[in-house]
Formats: sequence, C-alpha cells, structure tokens
Amino acid sequence: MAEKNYNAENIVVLEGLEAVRLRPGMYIGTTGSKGLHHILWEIVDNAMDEAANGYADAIAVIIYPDNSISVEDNGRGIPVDINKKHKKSGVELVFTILHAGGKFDNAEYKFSGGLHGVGASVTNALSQWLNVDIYRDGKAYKIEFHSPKYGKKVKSGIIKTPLTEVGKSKKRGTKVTFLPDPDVFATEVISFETVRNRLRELAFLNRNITLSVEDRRVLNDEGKHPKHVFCYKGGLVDFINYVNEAKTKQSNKVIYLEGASENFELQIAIQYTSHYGENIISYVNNIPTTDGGTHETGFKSALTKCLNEYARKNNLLKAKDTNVIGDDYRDGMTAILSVRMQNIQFEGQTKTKLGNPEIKGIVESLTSERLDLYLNDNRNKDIASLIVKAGINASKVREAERQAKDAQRKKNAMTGAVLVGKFSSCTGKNADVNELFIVEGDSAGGSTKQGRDRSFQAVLPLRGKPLNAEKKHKAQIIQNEEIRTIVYALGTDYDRDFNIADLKYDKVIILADADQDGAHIRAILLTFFYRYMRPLIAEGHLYIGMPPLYKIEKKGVVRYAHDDRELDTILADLKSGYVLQRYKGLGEMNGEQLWDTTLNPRKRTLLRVTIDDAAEADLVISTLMGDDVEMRRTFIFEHANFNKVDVFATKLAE
Ligand code: 28G
Repeated sequence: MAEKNYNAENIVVLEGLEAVRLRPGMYIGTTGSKGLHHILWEIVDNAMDEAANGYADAIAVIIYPDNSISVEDNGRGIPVDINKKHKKSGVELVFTILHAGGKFDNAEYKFSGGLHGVGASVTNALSQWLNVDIYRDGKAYKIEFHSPKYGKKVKSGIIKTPLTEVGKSKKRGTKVTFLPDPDVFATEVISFETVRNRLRELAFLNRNITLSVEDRRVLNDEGKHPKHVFCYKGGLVDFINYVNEAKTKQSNKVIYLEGASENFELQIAIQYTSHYGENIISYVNNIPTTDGGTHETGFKSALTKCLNEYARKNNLLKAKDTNVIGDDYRDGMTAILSVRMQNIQFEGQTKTKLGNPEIKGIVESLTSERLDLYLNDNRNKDIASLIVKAGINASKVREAERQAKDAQRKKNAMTGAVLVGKFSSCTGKNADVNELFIVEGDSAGGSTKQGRDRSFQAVLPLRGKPLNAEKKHKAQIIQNEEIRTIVYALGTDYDRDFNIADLKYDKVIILADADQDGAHIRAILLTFFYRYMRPLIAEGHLYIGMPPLYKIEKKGVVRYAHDDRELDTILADLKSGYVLQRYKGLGEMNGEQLWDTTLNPRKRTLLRVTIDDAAEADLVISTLMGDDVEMRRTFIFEHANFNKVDVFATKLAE
C-alpha cells in the first residue's frame, strides 16, 4: 500500500524534507538547544493559532523519559479529508509540505504566530518519528511519520502508517507526539524551565487559555512529576503584576488599553514602579520583539504627546515651561505591548525588531485615542496626575544628575592614576581580540594576573561588592568606586552616553567564585550591565567564566570538573587511585592552573550572557535586586548558583 503511494509528489516531499535535514540552520537557526526548542515551538504555535482564533482553550505539553514530547490541543482537529489539488489529507499536508516564510495563505486564521513560520513539516523532518492523533466528528484518527532517513530506505516516503480511523471518540482536538532526532540534535534535551517560561508567557498574552507542561522524566520532592498549569483571566494586567511583583509600586493601579483597526489589534498594560528607568516588553503575534521596533516607537510618541497635553490642560506645565521629554515620562514605567497583525517584517541582526513602517502611525493613533479617553476619565484623575508629576520631577532630577556627572568627569580626569594600582591592562591594542576579566577579590586577581596571556587579557580585580545598581540613582552609581573602575576600563561610558564603538574589549568576562558571595557579585554586575550597558549584552560581549570546581589527579595526570556530573564521569573513568580536591575559590588556584582551566581560550568554558527573554530577565534581576528581601534570598538560591546560570546565559561552544 505504502509502496504504491510512492509517486512523483512523494519524491518531491522527500526531497523537501531532506533539504531541511541537510541545512537545518536555514530553517531553525541552530541544531543546539535553541533549535531543539524551536521545533517544539512550531507545534505549540499551531496549537496556539487554533486557540487564539477561538477554537481551542487548552494546550498540554508532556515531556517523556525517552525525551519525546507531546502537545495536545482541544481544537477542531486537523482536517482528515482529502485535498483535491494535492490528493492528500489535510494532516499529511501540514506535516510534509514546507512553508517558506509566511504561514499558509492566512485564510484560516486572521493572525498567525510562529517564530519563523516554517511550520510543522520542519519538526517532522528533524524528528526520528512523529505521530498525530486527531479527534474529530466523533472519531479518532492516527497517522505516523518517520524520519526521511528511513523513508529513503523503505521507499515509503516518510509515512510509516497512513492516516487511519482507529475508533470512536467524544474528544475533539489534535495531539502531536514526536522524538527529536538525536542525529540532528546530538545530546541536547528539552529544558522544562524553558518550556514552562514560554507557556507562562503565552498564557499571559492569550487570556483564558490553559497551558500546561509536565516533565515525566523526573520526580519532585513529593514523588510526583513536575507540572505547571497557567491560565490568566486578566491577560496583560496579570502579566504586568507578575513582572513587577517584587518591585515597589508608585501606584498599584494598572492602566490597560486595547483597540483595533482593520486587520490590527493592540493591547497595552502600564504600571509605574519606584525603580529607575523604563522597562518596555513588546510582542507581535505572540513573538517577543526584544529589540522593539515601529510598534514601540508609535507607543512612545503617543504616550509623550498625551501626557504633555494633559499636563498643559491641567496647568501642571505652565506656559513658560518646556515640554517634558519622553524619557522622563517613562522613568519607572513598566509597559507591556502586544500587537497582532499580518505580514510581519522583522529587522536587525537577531530579527527581534518589528520593521513594518505603517505600524508606527497605527499604534500611535490608536494609543493616543485610548489613552486620552483614559486620562480624561474622572475615575483616573489620581493616576493621571501622579504620572505627569513624576515625569516633571524626573526631568528635574535628570538635570541635577547631568551636573553631578560633569563634575565627576572632571574629577575622574584628575584621579585616573588611582585605577592603575588594581587594573592591569593588556599590551595588545586590538579591541577585536582583547579580553577583560572582572575578578572577585585581590587573591584571585593576583592568580589571574599571573596566569593570563598579557598580550590580550586584561584583569580588573574587584575589592568590595559593587553597588546594587537597580535601586540607586545614576549620580550615586558612578560614585561607587568599583563601578567607576569598570566604566573607565571598558571605555564606553554608560547609560544614555554608552557607546559600543568605544568598547576596548571583545569579551568582558566575569570571574566569580562558585559560592553564594560569588553568585551575589555576579548578579549585581549583571544588573548593572543590564540596566546601564544593555547593548554590551545584546551584542554578545558579556560572558561568565567557568572555573572548575574539582581537581582530580591520578599518577601525575590532572583533570578538572566543572560540576558534579562531570566529576562523576571522570571518577567512573578513573575507577580508583586518584586524589580529589574541591576548590573553594579562585584564589586556591595558581596562575598556571587558572590558565589551563579558565583563561586559555582553547580549553576554557564560557557562558555568553544573553537577553533572550526581556520579561524573564527583568523579573530575575529585579527579584535579585528588588525590595523584597525574602524573595531575593529564594531567587539567589534558585537561580544564581553556578549550575543554574542558564537563567542569564546560554552555553557558548568555543
Ligand atoms: C497539538 C499540537 C499542535 C491544529 C488545526 C485545525 C485546523 C487546521 C490545525 O487546518 C489547514 C487545510 C488543508 C493545509 C481548520 C480544522 C479548519 C477546520 C482546521 C495543532 C492546511 C489546517 N478544521 N488544529 N489545522 N490545512 N492544531 N496542534 O496543530 O491544507 S493545526
């Protein structure tokens, strides 16, 4: 039967899917952890489309012990009838036809998500097997695929079991189960935390849809499989409360605005905290736009315009006063912006910036219209005047800070010599290869200076703890000596004056001990860079060094382990007769050992710090640095130790 179906069209399908296997990077970016998760998101996106368009309200993800994954929705079920043009069932088309870029023709769904819209066929192509169960019209159906690599051998294309009716069912929906092909993704495994975070985000962005994830690979303390269920009735309002949970609020009120025009929808939530700076988190069709774009620009213009108008109308700004600038109205503001539209164009190196030029005007006029109504509603008088007064105040503070900074600059010029004592620059002058190690403590600093290759590696030892960057105002930040030295060493200035072109190093590497103190210092530094030098992270210049935790010596041969898992592997290999040493800190290593394990680019492991998910990063950082001491303690414990830096960083293969 399968043999007979192996016609010309099947060959085309097979070749299409083989192209995906030949160049996975073209379709999913990488075959590392990110790519592996991408093929899961393709399936989740399809389920989300069904839900966001009102046909489903529950999506369940399960990760199984063999690392296969299932996604189930309670939608209409993918069509099983035969498409006249292709002479194939709808489900077969969904999983075998490549969709270059834009998803389908958008006839079924008004707005379709999907990171790159490559579709479920890419997931199929990169899976060892993929099974689909469909529940529709009182019946259950099943179709099974296997990898094109088998398809070629058995001459049945990639269909292992053709679409069959397997019985009756009262259920409705689609269930897709698949095993990512280890030939493609090597030993990468799906991360429960990553799935949990993305499903939580989707639940915030799509109110009243229940998303769950369960990890059947492990048991928790209660002897159960870890599971999270997310469903938010408040949507973006719940989202902003979550993001600002640990922060002190100027007002607990959340401003919520929504609007629509033809083929366009907009939702905005705004809340003001007592923290310095702005935090705008934006999305297009559920896709995070970490680098902003035209929707953010339109929103900002509208906000500035409406607030200045309100200020004039209510005599908070007098005729002689100049308008308050946008930056000042956004000081302390958290905003979440979600738009839905067609034909998205992404821009920028990482394709995380919305480019469609027409969107600026659409968002600006919709926001202005709704925000005006909101501000001029008598019930909102308190919050309206609070925001406007805060903006006026911020502009005064900014002027005072500018003066303080100018004074400090003059002082710096005179005291630059002070820095020479602790900071050891490198001899080479090539900013494209030079590295700066920021090291915790004088003794570790000493070892690093001895062990480094001084031709391109500079060392900056930190003596005390740098100031907690989140809470303080700028004028205070730059008075902290540790921070001042860092800014001076990097050469970039900071905050609004930050200029990446002046960066003297290709890699800025934080080296801290694997203990609580080290975790704290690392977190403080990350906060500082996140708040005041964000492009340094965005452009991939910030790293966390990974010194080993253990030294294992047998018959004069030395090996190192970064964590307990690596240690177990080595010990199992050596069996007996070894000497084991656990390093309590960097300072216990001599220069040579430090070079061999941590500094030498050929041997070391570095974590590149990314801002993959602005909302999550902000939450972690504000919880680490926020006002709620108890929460901060739990977070440092959970996230800031060496084994879990993945909250901030993804492993870099050098
Ligand atoms: C559980 C994991 C992933 C999905 C549907 C429902 C329909 C659908 C999906 O149509 C359109 C037509 C033939 C290719 C549409 C059902 C209209 C009427 C649907 C999912 C395109 C696809 N009834 N649910 N696709 N076909 N859930 N969940 O994938 O040509 S995908």
